[in-house]
Amino acid sequence: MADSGRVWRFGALAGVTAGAVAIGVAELVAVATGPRSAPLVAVGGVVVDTVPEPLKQFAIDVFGRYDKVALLVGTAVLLAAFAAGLGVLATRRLAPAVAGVVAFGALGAVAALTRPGADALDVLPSLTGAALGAGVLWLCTAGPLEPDPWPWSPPAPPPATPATEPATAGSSPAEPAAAERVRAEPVPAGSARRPGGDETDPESRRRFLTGTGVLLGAATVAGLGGRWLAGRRGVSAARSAVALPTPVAPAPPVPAGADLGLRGLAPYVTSNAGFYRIDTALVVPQVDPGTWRLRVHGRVRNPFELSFAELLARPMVERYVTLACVSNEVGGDLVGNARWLGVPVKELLDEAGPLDGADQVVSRSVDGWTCGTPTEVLRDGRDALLAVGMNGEPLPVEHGFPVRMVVPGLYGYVSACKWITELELTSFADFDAYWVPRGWSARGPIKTQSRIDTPRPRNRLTAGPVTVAGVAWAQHLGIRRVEVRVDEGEWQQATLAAAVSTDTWVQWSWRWAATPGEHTLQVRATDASGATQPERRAPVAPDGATGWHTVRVTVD
Ligand SMILES: Nc1nc2c(c(=O)[nH]1)N[C@H]1C(S)=C(S)[C@@H](COP(=O)(O)O)O[C@H]1N2
Ligand SMILES: [Mo]
Repeated sequence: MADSGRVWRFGALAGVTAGAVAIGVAELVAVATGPRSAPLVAVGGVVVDTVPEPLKQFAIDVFGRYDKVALLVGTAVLLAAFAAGLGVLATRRLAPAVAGVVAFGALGAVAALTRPGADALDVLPSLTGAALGAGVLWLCTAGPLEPDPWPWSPPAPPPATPATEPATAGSSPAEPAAAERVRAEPVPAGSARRPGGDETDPESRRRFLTGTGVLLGAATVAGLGGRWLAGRRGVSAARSAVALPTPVAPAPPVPAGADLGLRGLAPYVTSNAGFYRIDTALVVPQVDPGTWRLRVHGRVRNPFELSFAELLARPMVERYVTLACVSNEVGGDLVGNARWLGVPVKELLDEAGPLDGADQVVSRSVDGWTCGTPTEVLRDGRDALLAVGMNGEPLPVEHGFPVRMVVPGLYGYVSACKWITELELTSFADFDAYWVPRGWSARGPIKTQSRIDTPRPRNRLTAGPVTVAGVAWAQHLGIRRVEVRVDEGEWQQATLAAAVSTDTWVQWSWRWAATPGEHTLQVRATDASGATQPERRAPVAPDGATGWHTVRVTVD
């Protein structure tokens, strides 16, 4: 039927407008209640925390570092589709459509309430948004902006039939077409009130389109304005104001030759901008160093708290440490090496005095994320730091400003808590940190790995000498040997570059006399314990990938 397309479009437009107003208003209210109480972020956060692991891994594989953007955009698209549906429904029956909007508001409110650290006020963005969204839905489908008549309304009855008795119109023998139409499409109870024709009155259509246009514009302004205002509440100014103390124990200088400076090879020190970022935070926590506190508590003799100023006043050490993510695939780039400035965790633990059996230190972030580290690892003398500086700067906000933990030799998910605010001594038997119930191992020592950075997979090379190079890491143990082989031939020993310590990765290189044809390059490392990387491929879950990085190239 010619008009049904239009009524769908009008209804969908009304619904999307109502949805946009709801979200825009919610973003604006969230300026006051905090970005994590905004419905998209709150619902997205629940999704991140509850979505089954394979699906999350799939999202990370497909969208990579844009997985969070993809989630928010996906949520917004789904929401728009539902809103359009509610709009179409509203043109026929307003009450259930309004109920639908209210249900969405309730969903957002409940999601916001269940977020770590939430308080009762966090329901406000979703509820206010839903209330205004419902109002807009009414305005556009039954109120002053309603197109008159809705395009499906029965045509104007002949003058003989009073318009006030539409129920009889369809049965009038004079109007067989109208009768069919009424049967073919359910007519909203309200619409029959108005004597209608095939065409919506142009005046009212213009009013409807202008009205929804203005409302959509206002919603966009509210949403973007809200985000902008929230951004101004960020801590970048506070971060710039931090003056990092001079370390009592500076990092050893990077030895000459640690960085081979080859094109395509990861630099020995990763820049802050180039450092991988992994976390569950949909909005980066903005932690004011002025109010930041660290609680050291749990099974300890002497629980205590520290302010940021008190932390900065302590003797600081500076160390190069290579961080790695357990989700790093063989050959992947979720690994980086930086110079960290911080307070040894051991000193804080010694002051607190762990009680017998407190074999796990649970670090808790302001956003509720937790990780569990063996107490013994934190006290065994390695440079486990509560870091405030990264490569000579205050921690970047997305890398944990103002304070995070860094532990040489352990994957980030069991050690590298960003935006840290608590160290709780407990036991592995008593507490599972964030990733453990989600299928990851409670203990996460980094597995020895090596990677070919150059040549890249499927590179076309020219026959002759080719430098094959990459990085290898076995944090806190050290790399003893790196070997390369071509087409499953003999393993050839690569040259290891210098490194600051065993806590960092090391660059390696090997000269290859490349011959024309298709070739497969493989690398494997042996750590200082004498253990060589196994060939067997293991997936990243539950405790880190294994296998040899393999690169195929063509030589002309
Ligand atoms: N608060 C918080 N800290 C966190 C995480 C997180 O999700 N939330 N992820 C951890 C993981 S899995 C890794 S690999 C490292 C990554 O640190 P980066 O983002 O600074 O590279 O942070 C760790 N610290
Ligand atoms: Mo990670």
